[in-house]
Amino acid sequence: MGKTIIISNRLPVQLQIDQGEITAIPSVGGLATGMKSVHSGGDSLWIGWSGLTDEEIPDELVSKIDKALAEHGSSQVNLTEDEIDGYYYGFSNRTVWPLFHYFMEYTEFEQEFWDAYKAVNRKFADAILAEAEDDDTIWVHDYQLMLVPQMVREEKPDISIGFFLHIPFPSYEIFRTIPWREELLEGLLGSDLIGFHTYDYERHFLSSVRRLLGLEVSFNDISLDHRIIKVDSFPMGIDYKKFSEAAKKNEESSEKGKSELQKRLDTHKKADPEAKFFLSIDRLDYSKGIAKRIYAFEYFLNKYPEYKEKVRLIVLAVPSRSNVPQYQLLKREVDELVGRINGEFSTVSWTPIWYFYRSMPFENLIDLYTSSDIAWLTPLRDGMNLVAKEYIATRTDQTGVLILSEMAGSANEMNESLLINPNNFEQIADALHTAINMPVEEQQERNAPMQKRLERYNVEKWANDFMNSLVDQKRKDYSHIAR
Ligand code: GDG
Repeated sequence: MGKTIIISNRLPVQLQIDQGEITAIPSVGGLATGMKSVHSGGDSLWIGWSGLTDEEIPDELVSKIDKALAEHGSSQVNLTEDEIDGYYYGFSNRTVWPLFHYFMEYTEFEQEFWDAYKAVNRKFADAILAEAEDDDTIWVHDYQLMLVPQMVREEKPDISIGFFLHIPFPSYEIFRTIPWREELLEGLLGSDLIGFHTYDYERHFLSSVRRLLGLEVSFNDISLDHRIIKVDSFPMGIDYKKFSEAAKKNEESSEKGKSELQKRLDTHKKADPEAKFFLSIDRLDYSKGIAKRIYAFEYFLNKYPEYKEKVRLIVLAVPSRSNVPQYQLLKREVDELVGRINGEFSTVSWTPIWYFYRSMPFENLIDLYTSSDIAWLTPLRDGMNLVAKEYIATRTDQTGVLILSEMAGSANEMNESLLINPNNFEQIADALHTAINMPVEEQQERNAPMQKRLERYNVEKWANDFMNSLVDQKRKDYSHIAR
């Protein structure tokens, strides 16, 4: 068997340029961690964009960057500012992202975006083709690169290609509105295996393939030319050990070892042991339902006024895609909303919402997870939602309540949480009330099975399951299918 080539929009390393010297620092994100077992140095290569456009990289640094990346088994696809504007901020995040998350009103169908998407997908495919041998295995990630499988297949008909979509796949009724719908499906069908987080997304995809391309679909196999393409669901897990161990370490740390944030959280807990912290963590993205969640908090305070001065909502909104107009509008909306609600409800000793618009270091993320009585995650549509899984993994004594949107892929595996419809304020207010009053034993009864599941189906298992399924698919004998 040959080497493995992983392809994603961004590389799993961050570049730092300091006085002409380059360092590549490995990212700690879920995908990078999960792929560790697959991308274990030696015989694998990760191809992606470094995060710096051609205009930002001085010519004399190009070879230094390539060298720094090579040390981490990575190779970059160079992109210009215009390419990033059209392919990433344009087609990926103004067409595919809103449409796949059911925000039709934000979806833009621009020929220019589509042209840039095709051209950049071609660049990624060429970068793969420059490295790939016939017996290599290629794993393509996510919605920015849906045309890559077919582009590679055309040149290397027998190579093994897997594709995984990290976001939801929409229903046929929504998907068919895209002017380039057939091209997108054909792009994906260059793969041998196409993976989704849930069975629902898989079903939507199969239905689009059947109805738009008229292809024969049997169970979850698609026949195309002389090939069979397998479609399956692989719910992504987390690095369970990393989160549970960090939480343990946090609890055992001495007063001196605690972060400023942890000390502040502890002070508030001590002042009123009955008070509850609600936690909301997401990228600042309209699909995450952040503004609605804050409106629902206001609704809750009005419905259950006895909790005024007793509960606090911590909102961590991580800056994201701030070049896209809808994200700028959302930022303004959330800023104003938090300001209005705090202005209306605050007392001298109580601020109902603590709002952080930034990314926090991992240690602080753990502080927030371990100090929050209730994690409140209400995306309007979300491929998986790993934050929900991470919260449960950090609850070392198995206390804590997860209130989770039914619209998150993770809801399928987290049935013991309080599942809510993010549009139903009445239900949300009542879930918060239930969560506040839930006996410790019940919290533990609910969390224990979820922890067990998350520990077993961790991110490494996810990556291995996908790879094994891809290998199996390639091994099958299709000689009975006429060429
Ligand atoms: C896409 C899909 C799918 C968040 N704030 C901070 C921080 N984080 C980390 C969390 C978590 C990750 O970011 C967010 O993952 P999610 O899954 O919740 O959401 P997306 O970014 O939208 O990811 C999603 C995922 O892909 C995987 O397939 O689940 O549905 O949309 O790991 O811990 N990390 C640090 N500081 C922060 O402030 N260090």
